[in-house]
Amino acid sequence: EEIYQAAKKQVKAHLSTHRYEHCLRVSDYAVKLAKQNNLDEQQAALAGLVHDYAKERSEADFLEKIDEAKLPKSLKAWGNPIWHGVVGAEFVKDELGIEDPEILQAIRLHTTGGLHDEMTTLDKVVFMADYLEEGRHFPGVKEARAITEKSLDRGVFYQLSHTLAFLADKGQVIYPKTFDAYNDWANYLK
Ligand code: DGI
Ligand code: FE
Ligand code: FE
Ligand code: FE
Repeated sequence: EEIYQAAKKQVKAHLSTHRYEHCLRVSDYAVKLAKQNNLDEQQAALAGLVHDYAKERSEADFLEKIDEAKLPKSLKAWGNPIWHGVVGAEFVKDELGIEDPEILQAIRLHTTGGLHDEMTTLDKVVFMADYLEEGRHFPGVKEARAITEKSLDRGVFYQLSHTLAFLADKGQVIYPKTFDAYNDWANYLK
């Protein structure tokens, strides 16, 4: 597809080789999950490809974009891990010309996830592809892949709970949306 090839060039130009290759693997894994979950493969491929497009932008670029896109000022207290998704979607829209609101939402939610009734199948697919792509080797990744193959929703909850535990273990600050998503999915799946 033409749009995909054009986006690929732009993603490559804006990222290190290492992260560009991660994006290609997320795109591939998103297609695999799309097939398993009756989702449009082209849409999943493109969303996976561009999900980290803004990851290597400067702090100044993000702060400027928060103002330009009239996003909440409170976002400024956070940093790259949160900005590259929530604010990153604005860069994808403005610079790659991708206006599909479903793709933009999947980018916004790809780091934190969202409430169960807020996340579309595409959001879940991108969230899980980012976590499970073939270059990921963390302890538990095989279990996470097996769970996700059986149930995309169970996979989302696996990632939410493990990421929360990982961040807390390192004493890191946790974005409220990350907690909200975890609590909501814990209630939903119990
Ligand atoms: O961009 P990637 O590295 O491919 O993956 P990602 O966007 O899922 O996660 C980026 C980082 O953000 C990762 O180290 C986990 C971290 N993260 C996820 N949720 C939170 C978070 N960091 C903080 N500080 N707070 C969160 O709630
Ligand atoms: Fe990311
Ligand atoms: Fe992620
Ligand atoms: Fe990623």
